[in-house]
Amino acid sequence: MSIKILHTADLHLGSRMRSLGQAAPDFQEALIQSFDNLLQAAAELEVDLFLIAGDFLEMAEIEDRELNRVYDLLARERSFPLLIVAGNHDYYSPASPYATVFPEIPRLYVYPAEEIVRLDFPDQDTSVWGVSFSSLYQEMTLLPDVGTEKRVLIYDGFDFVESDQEPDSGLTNKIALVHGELLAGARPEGMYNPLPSQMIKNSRLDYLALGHIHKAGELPEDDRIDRRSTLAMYPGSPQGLSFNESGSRHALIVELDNSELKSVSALPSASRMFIEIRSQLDSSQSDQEIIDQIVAEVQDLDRENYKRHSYKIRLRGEAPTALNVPRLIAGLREQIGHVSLLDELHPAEDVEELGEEQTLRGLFVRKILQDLATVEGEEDRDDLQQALRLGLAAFRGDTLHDVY
Ligand SMILES: [Mn+2]
Repeated sequence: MSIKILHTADLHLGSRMRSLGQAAPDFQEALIQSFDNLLQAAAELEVDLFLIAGDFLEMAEIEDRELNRVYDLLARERSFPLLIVAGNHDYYSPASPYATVFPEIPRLYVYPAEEIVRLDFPDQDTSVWGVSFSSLYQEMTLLPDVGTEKRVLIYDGFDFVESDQEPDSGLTNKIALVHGELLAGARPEGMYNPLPSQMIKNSRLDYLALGHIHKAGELPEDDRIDRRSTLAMYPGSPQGLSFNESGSRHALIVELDNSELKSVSALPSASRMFIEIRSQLDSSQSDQEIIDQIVAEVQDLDRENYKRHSYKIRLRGEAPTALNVPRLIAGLREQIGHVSLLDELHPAEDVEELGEEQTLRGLFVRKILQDLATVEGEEDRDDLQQALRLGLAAFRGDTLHDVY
């Protein structure tokens, strides 16, 4: 018998993302939206089960009203059961909403910490093992040892009810849900639930639904799936939290049939994206030409939703005279929304050569080049680059009005 699951993890709902500055509220909302989108997609795809493999909530930062909103989304009418294990950012404790208010929600189960629980879904011939983090660190492996579980619950179409099933009476399709770090080899050493690949191989599981690593694992080609062994997958975060999680994101749709993996596919999930691009300029371009060029580049990436994303644009090539970067940013914000520019332009002149001159200009260039060699922050580097170009323009006798 077959089952279709949606597997996601690391949503970090409630994260404040302070480093995003003025883009933060839009991206806080995007976290919630991406989860709502996944719930709706799960209904459309008629999945049998929705799995969340930890770090669902950013527990230290989520505000009460936001938590209520998440509760409302979870409590909304849906046909499929939703299973959650807690990770290091939302570990399970008696005071956690996972233990206090979430148990009221129908068709929702949060696995407790400290003991492995098996949930049976007789209609899909599937058992799902899981256990939550009980604290920030979890140095003992939480990989379920199939057949040793003390607690078994059966899903009756609405609720999860205690059962006196034997530990080794698991159903045909075997899935486990945990948050943790996948390790090569056999040694379970790590701070965040170490999961050695050797143990996974011997686990008798068909699918291991993982969370913790925000970069998605590579999807196996349909004809490359080893259907006899355990497939362990990280779906990655469904909505990026910073430029470290750029580009499109996805959840996984996994189909199992009689203990064999039928397919694993990606379900796009990001409500807003972080996008990094390089824009090649030349010194003859006017401000309007630069703006038009960048807007066109961004539209090419996502014609419909390009205004929703956040862009980091690296300006490359030869700098137009007296280019005013802050003014350029303002122009781009009007047209494409959240933008930051990294000024990596080089001046039209050969600065190394100028730096050898025994003139005031040579001294100026040498000083800036020295500072550029030791500067650390990106912003300071941009400022120095621009100072170099403006200084050279001034030495040429250009008028520098409209600059700062
Ligand atoms: Mn984590």
